[in-house]
Amino acid sequence: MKIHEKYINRCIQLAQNGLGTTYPNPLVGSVVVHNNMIIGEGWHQQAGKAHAEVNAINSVKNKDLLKDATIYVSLEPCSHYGKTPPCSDLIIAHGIKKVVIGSIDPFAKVAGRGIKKLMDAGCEVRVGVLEKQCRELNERFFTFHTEMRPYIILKWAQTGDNFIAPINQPNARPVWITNRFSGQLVHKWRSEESGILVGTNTALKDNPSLTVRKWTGNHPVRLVLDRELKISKEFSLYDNTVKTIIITEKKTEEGSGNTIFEQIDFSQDLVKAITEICYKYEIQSLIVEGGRYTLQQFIDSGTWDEARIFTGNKRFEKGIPAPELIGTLNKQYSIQGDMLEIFENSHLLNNKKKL
Ligand code: AOF
Ligand code: ZN
Repeated sequence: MKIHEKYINRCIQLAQNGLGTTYPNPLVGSVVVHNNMIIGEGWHQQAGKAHAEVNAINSVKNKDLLKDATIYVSLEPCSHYGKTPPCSDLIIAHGIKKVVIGSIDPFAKVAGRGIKKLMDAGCEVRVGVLEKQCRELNERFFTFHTEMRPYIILKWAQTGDNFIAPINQPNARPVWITNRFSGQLVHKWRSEESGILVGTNTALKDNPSLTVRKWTGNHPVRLVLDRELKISKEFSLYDNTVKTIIITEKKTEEGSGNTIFEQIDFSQDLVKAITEICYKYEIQSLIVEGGRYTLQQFIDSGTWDEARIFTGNKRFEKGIPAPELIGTLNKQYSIQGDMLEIFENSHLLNNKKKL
């Protein structure tokens, strides 16, 4: 591996230590190298706290070495005053003359300005080392800032004969395609995303809580489509325990506590309206948990990034057909009785994805 790649790779490893605590900020890692030796390391630990470069520079014991050192960082050093001062200024102030960057920062307040600042100050800057890996590290952050929409994960379970539900029979007992292991995995997935969406029918039929109970971590913001406000206030989605956005066409009700109403025109582009609401509330990623109509809206508009599909070995013979989509299959989740088999390596990916 080439020398720059080796150190940017180390930045990526360090960045991953911040997984789950940096939102809405990205994961960023940084190392300071002098004479082919790492003399400082750091990563961004939490939004509001020091950025990766600050931690890396602070960890260098002999600051005199900095003027002959190279700083590596997986994301362009920032140029703005946010919750913390600009990292590019700090690098310049310490007389570091060489900067190697994984990828530019798509955040509008930075977006190349950090690089420009460094170059204007006479630093030698190299950009784009392991760029793809650095973008993948923050695919939610990148999708949000470059496409102005959340990173979208579609999730459903289907039978061996490709149905997501049996024919609707009133008072029928729910039939489970999946088992308790997949249930737990879904809760882990919820804890990894900032928003979760269901359509009206799913909300009415399952009365879901959409919270993280079988895993640890944060609850995502709940979004529910309820064009005609059919879901009664007795339902779990109205329990006020988690921030919940009810997307409706009815004249917007006054929200209270954690419950917010957003009014949209359902006859217009629904996916666009949903993603705009996500952008407004800074929801960087969204897991769509059904039902078929809602999932299909995302599929038809090509607005999705990953699909995670559980396939059970039950057969319904007739019922509601599973959505169909074209993508690259990287991972399959298969339910075999009491077993959950996960075929390694990723999910069904949208081929149109730009990363
Ligand atoms: C860096 N190094 O480690 C991170 C950066 O509010 P602030 O001050 O924390 O700024 C947040 C923005 O800074 C965030 O949106 C992203 O553009 C950048 N994150 N930049 O130089 C870091 N985490
Ligand atoms: Zn910074």
